[in-house]
Amino acid sequence: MDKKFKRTLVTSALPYANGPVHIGHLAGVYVPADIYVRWLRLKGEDVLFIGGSDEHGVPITLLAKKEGVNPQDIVDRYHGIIKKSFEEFGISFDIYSRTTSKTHHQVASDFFKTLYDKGEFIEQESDQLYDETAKQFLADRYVTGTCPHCGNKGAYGDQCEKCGKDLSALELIDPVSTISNSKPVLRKTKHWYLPLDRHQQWLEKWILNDHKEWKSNVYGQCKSWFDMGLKPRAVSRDLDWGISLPLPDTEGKVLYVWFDAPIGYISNTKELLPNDWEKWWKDSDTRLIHFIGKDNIVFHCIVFPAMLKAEGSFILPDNVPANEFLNLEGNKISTSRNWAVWLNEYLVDFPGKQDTLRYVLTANAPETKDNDFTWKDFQTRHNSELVAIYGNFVNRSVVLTNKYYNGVVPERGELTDYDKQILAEFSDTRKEMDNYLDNFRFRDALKEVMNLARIGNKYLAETEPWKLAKTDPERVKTIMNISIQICANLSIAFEPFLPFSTDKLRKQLNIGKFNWNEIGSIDLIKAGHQIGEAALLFEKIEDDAIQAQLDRLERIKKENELKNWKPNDIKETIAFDDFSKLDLRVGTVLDCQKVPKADKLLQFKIDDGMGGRTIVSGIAKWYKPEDLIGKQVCFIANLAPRMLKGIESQGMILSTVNSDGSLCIVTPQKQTRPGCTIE
Ligand code: B3M
Ligand code: ZN
Repeated sequence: MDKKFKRTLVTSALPYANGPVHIGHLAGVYVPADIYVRWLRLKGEDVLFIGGSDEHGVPITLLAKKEGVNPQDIVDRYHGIIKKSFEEFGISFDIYSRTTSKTHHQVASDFFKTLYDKGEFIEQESDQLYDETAKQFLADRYVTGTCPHCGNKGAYGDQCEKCGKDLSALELIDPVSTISNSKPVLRKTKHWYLPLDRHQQWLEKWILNDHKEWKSNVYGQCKSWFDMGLKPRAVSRDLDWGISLPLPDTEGKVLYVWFDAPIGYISNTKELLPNDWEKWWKDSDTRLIHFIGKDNIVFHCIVFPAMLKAEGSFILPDNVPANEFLNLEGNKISTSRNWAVWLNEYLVDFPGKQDTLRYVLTANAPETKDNDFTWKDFQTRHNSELVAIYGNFVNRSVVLTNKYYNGVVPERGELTDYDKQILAEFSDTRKEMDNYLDNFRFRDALKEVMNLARIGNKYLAETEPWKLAKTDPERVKTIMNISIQICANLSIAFEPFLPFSTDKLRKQLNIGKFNWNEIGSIDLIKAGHQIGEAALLFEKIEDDAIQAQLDRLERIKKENELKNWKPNDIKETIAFDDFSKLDLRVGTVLDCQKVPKADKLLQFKIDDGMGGRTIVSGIAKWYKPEDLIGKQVCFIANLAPRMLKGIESQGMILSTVNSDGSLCIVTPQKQTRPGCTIE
């Protein structure tokens, strides 16, 4: 850590308490934050890790309405589930509180009042959308409509999820209330705005000049906000769920959720340390780091710093290492489409395998670009890295030490050149890891640790102590001593990443926690030390467990298709005459074959009662040609012939297009003479 800092305050985004947390949350925010904090603690630094649930905002009130319960019921339920998931995955918060807490309401309300008294807001009356049926102003997710930027019909009043642009409800074309489905009207209301434009100059210098070291995705996003020019942002809403405005005559108005949520970091620190919280937020020798996902960048790099600066007594973040998004099997993770791996469900399917998920999500973390989680990759990384390298090395070391020396670590003799070469290979590991971790490059840091395990594994494989046990017992002692020392090194180096298995490892070695700076030493465990029993650190994940996950996703995909399916719009009205121009007939399939070099096409020979005709149809994906022979079909008999792959198609076979896009041939309900018309 930089000399000028004495302590580090780490925050991680407060998840909305409107659903459980999933692997995207873990990969993007909580695992990296936890690795970082555990690393600092191991180095003996003064660090605080603050978390909590974000319990205000429209998504929560909408869900409550849908379920017919109070918003408080919703947040109580999900705060509990989320908190438990974090505990189960070893996210080592010093406090995990919530924004409905009394402390938070007080702190956020005071914060607003301070800014208000200092004249930091603009007060403005303006037209807002109002739902006359529900008797309520509409903002954010209470309105949907067409995005003015990309034409997406389902854009929300705060954001278009298709093109990612920030919107205000008033910008939506053809807005509709999500409460009553009615068309909103305009009505005047008063709100308070944080004039970000007034802050642009210092913010721009602070980020673009003074923080060139920020991750390029974060820096780039900030720059584009500055290029567009910052605008005043409303910090109040007309809503009955949230923190009431601490001003007279403002009934029915609350703080905007994005105003109160980041203040939650402060409130939770205060709740944890009622008498000592200020040094963590106000001393310039505290370093503040926010871990977030990319959709929260503007709030943490621009809006919250502007609030802190306007208040006047707080420090600003030193870094905001935001991650990009994690996709699941090629598709965007989505709560509403249930396209996610939920942490609470994962642990039911993979009990005790928290570290595997932590490992895979770190190895695959979306640090610089969006990344994909696949179950196949999950299995491969577990089986061929955790089991085959790390687990295998530790197991052999512990088993052999028990077998040869009853678990008493032997004295080491003179090192051979090979021993020295192996030890040299990991002497720089700590420096490399420190450098990576300092720069929030968790994937690279993890690679270094895994490399350490790889070196150990290679050492045992190449020295083959089991072959020397009889012929050169002195040499075996040295080999086993070194192997046990490498295991002890792994118990430190893996600790920030895989806390559960390092616990197990320490038990097997019968040791406590070392300091991070001891990595690299080969004198961590004294000769004569008694180690414990061997136990597998990781057990293989079989194919059927992975297949079950893939089947679940396939099922969800199908359910979503059905849920989202809507019939096509009806085409323009036509006159009866237009219809009677169509000559529709029934025919019987005499022959049917695949068209060579065209995987979609089948070639039919149809008995049309008039000597027969050939029709080519694009339904090969859904039918086996031999199954269609003898069946009856309906076809357009007077369609101008067309050449398809060199074959003249004399008509078109009618089929239905199902909700999943599959085709199904239409047949008369009773056997009919070929050539009959359809009217
Ligand atoms: N709850 C948004 C989110 O979960 C929000 C983060 C607040 S951090 C102060 O993406
Ligand atoms: Zn859009």
